[in-house]
Amino acid sequence: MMPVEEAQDELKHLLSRCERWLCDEDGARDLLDDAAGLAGDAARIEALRTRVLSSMLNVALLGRQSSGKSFLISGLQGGLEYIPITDEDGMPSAEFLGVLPSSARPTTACPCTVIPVGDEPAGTGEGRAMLRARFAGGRVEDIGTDLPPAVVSAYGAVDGDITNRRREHINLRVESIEVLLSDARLPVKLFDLPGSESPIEEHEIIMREAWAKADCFIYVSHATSALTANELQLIRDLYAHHMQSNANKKVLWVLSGIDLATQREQGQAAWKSVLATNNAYLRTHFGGPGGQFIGEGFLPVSAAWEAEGEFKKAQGEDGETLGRLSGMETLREHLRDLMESGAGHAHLRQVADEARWLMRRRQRQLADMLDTHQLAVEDLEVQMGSLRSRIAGAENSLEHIRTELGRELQRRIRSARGPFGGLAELLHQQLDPLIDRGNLSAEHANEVDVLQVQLFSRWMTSPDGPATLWERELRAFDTSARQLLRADLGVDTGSQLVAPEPLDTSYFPMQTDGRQPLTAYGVVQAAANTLGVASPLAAGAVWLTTSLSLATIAVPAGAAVLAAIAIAKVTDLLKDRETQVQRARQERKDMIDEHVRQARSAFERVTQSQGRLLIDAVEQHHAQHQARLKSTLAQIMDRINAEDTVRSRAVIDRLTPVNQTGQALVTELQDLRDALGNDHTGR
Ligand SMILES: Nc1nc2c(ncn2[C@@H]2O[C@H](COP(=O)(O)OP(=O)(O)OP(=O)(O)O)[C@@H](O)[C@H]2O)c(=O)[nH]1
Ligand SMILES: [Mg+2]
Repeated sequence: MMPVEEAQDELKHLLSRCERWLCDEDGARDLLDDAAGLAGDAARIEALRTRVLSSMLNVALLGRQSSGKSFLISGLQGGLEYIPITDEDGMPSAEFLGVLPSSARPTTACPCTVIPVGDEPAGTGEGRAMLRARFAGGRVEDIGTDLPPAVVSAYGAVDGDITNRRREHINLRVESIEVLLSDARLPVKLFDLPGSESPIEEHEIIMREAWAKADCFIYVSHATSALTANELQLIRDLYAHHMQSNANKKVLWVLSGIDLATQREQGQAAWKSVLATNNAYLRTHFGGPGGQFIGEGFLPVSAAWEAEGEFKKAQGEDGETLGRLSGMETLREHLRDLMESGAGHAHLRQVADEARWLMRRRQRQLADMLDTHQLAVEDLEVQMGSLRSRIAGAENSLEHIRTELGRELQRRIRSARGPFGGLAELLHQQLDPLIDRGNLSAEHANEVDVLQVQLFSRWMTSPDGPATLWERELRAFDTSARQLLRADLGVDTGSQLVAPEPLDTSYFPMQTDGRQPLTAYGVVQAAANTLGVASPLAAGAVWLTTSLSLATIAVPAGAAVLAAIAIAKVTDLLKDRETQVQRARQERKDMIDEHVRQARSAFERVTQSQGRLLIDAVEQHHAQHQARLKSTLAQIMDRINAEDTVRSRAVIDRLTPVNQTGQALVTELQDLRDALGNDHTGR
């Protein structure tokens, strides 16, 4: 595959040319009656160019409160400043100023995304970091650029003083914030999520979305204390998510704040013992087959050291050593590797697909127009008659196609979900003995959960598993849809006006705008994005399990789960241990049945949504074809009324070169897209 940076560069230039073409460099706009639409397309291409510069990788940060997530994000993007101060007692000290608020108390109040915007200024001014807030109810506002920390905190931190907000925002609830950062050190979008304890419902939706969108995770744990059972639940959710995304999203484990744990204990720096303990902890609880989840284990870093090193360098002192010891560049290298190994290509592919879709739509319009003007005067009447009957025919057939596909979809879903009948039994067989072997302490409960996740994932994707079956059904469904369209609209004979095009599902012009709650429909799209499958229709099982894990296990919404955990805690306290343990075990076994029910209905939801997407794509394709027929008919009528061959000649002369450039751009986008590999490679 083409190296990611080279592809990025090429795509960037190609998009600039597309933008110029759409901005009507050659002055053919007066021939199209959709100037506003053209400008809109040009703006979308510009937005795509920003995306090429920025979000090559989506990374979600997880960890307990005050583990150092926000601090690390500021550091990773070069947005952490070291400021030496002497406090009132004369004690030399230092303060760190980050693009995100961080403090020793619970800080991050709502999900926050840090988005690089290339080397252009972040806001309207010259500033580097622009704060944007999204309020409950969907209102989005740009707050300002390079704001004082107190103002950023007023919007995004638990302990922020809301009187530092703009007056009209004081009584609004902030749902999430975005920081648009120019000159970021990595073209990576970072999701800072509040601790998993966050009780606000809207947050949970945003968090789910962030999990779904993430290409990988950074799990942050503070170097001053080792992992404990308190974190088991979050890590287990992460494990479930990892296992059930077939692409096995990578988790980078980060031990943050090593500068705060340098005192020697048992012959080595304290953070080294914590590191060893943490790695052992992960191996004990999640060290199952493969070991991909743990990877290389914890990476020691100190964003503080790096910032201090930078400060020293600016003072002309030696800052290299601190910079190296900080481990920050090693962490960045890992992220860059992930970009190189597929995620970056996948993002570029999506951008290229969307751009090609937009360009093709415009260019086809020009080509249709050219064809119309090239018709000989004596052919006009015949073509008019033929177009009229094609329009009438297509109008009648749409309803038929819709019904056919709807029926077929239900049949295919039924067939794919067949195996669910046997799932409960399979799980009980393997899990019940394990449940009976312990008292459902946090560790034991975790062991049961981990095995359940392993069994479920393996079962889903086994040769007879629902994910595999669905993948097959979906492919067949796609074939049927294409056949129906072909039978209805005909095929390209090479000589017909408004030649029918094959259904293009590489890009689907219906993205959630992030404001609606993540419905199953949205999950389908988000999960497809995650895996770099440019279109939710392009792959089945690969992402299907991801969506399922979201719906069921990764974010355990079921009260049953919480109840079981509560019971496990109570169990320890009660004297009458035996019967309590029995009851807890029974509850856990019942939970299996509940999980099976949830998984089955999630499967149903996701497959319905995915099937609907395909039907929508067919309808949209149909509508577009119809629009082309109608606009061509209108142009023919114009010509019949005017019969001005001189004008047609002029139109042909002007449009031909513009159309050729457009065609060339579409081809180049396609070639670049092909050079970026297939949906499934590179992961
Ligand atoms: N010296 C030093 N302090 C750090 C480092 N990482 C984090 N801290 C401090 O640890 C505290 C917690 O960091 P935050 O970034 O707020 O932690 P968080 O995980 O975002 O916490 P919440 O937002 O509350 O979930 C802050 O006081 C940071 O200054 C580090 O590498 N070195
Ligand atoms: Mg934070």
